[in-house]
Amino acid sequence: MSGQDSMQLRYLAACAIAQEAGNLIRRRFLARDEVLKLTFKGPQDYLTETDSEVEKLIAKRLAEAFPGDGFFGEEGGGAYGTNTWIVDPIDGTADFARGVAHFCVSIGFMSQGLAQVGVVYDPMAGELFAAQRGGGATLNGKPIRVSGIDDPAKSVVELGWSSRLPFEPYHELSARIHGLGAGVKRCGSAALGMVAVAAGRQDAYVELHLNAWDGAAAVLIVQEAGGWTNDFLTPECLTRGNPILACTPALREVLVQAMGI
Ligand code: 2AM
Ligand code: CA
Repeated sequence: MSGQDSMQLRYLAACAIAQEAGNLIRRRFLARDEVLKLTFKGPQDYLTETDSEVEKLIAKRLAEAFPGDGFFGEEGGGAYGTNTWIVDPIDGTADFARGVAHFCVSIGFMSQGLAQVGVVYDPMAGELFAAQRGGGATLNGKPIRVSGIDDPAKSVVELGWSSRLPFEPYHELSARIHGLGAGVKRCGSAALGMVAVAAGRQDAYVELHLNAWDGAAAVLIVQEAGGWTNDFLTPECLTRGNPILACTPALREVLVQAMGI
């Protein structure tokens, strides 16, 4: 089989597995207790039983289909090799745990240091965002494109937050982006924030620290939709994360400056 054929197989498998996993998340979300039992990995860092249940399902399906590939998941960790799947079973766990329907499954595939396949599935909206390197980006099979917005004062910028960094740099970056005249918002899923950029629903996703599993699939989707991202998936990203900027090409310069990256 050619390299291209095997990548196409991975792309199709990732789409199918993301939807199967998403449907499980959806069932668990709809069947959740009225009285929420909240558990945490740390301050502001939620954990649910569904995260590990879904990650195990995805790992099993990928191992069955591609036994030679490596696997790294947010919950169970893993190892990176030449060919590695990078998986976030639920991106937006805080919202999932609090009963807010804004979360997704994220499945990325990297080969020789490059993102090759990226799939993000929002099970509550029934939206499948997908990309294969060089093949464009799609939403439910239809091509998507970043917006043409080039004026920060007309832009919508999502500024991601987590408790992983101190508040001060977030606060300062927020002030700089507000100062550009952007409409600044924050939701709870970096992957959904980035694919929203790919689909032209907002013009940038910015965050000072993001883990590899949150962004591995979505960076490729943004790039294949004609957007720009910083070099997020560096070797260091896999172990400690990186800043992320995903935006329309026209906003790149001003936002790179605002972020200082
Ligand atoms: P998670 O749902 O996979 O944990 C954005 O910085 C990322 O941080 C999100 O994609 C989310 O990924 C994670 N995160 C962890 N706790 C969060 C919180 N309380 N609010 C928003 N994002 C949070
Ligand atoms: Ca997660």
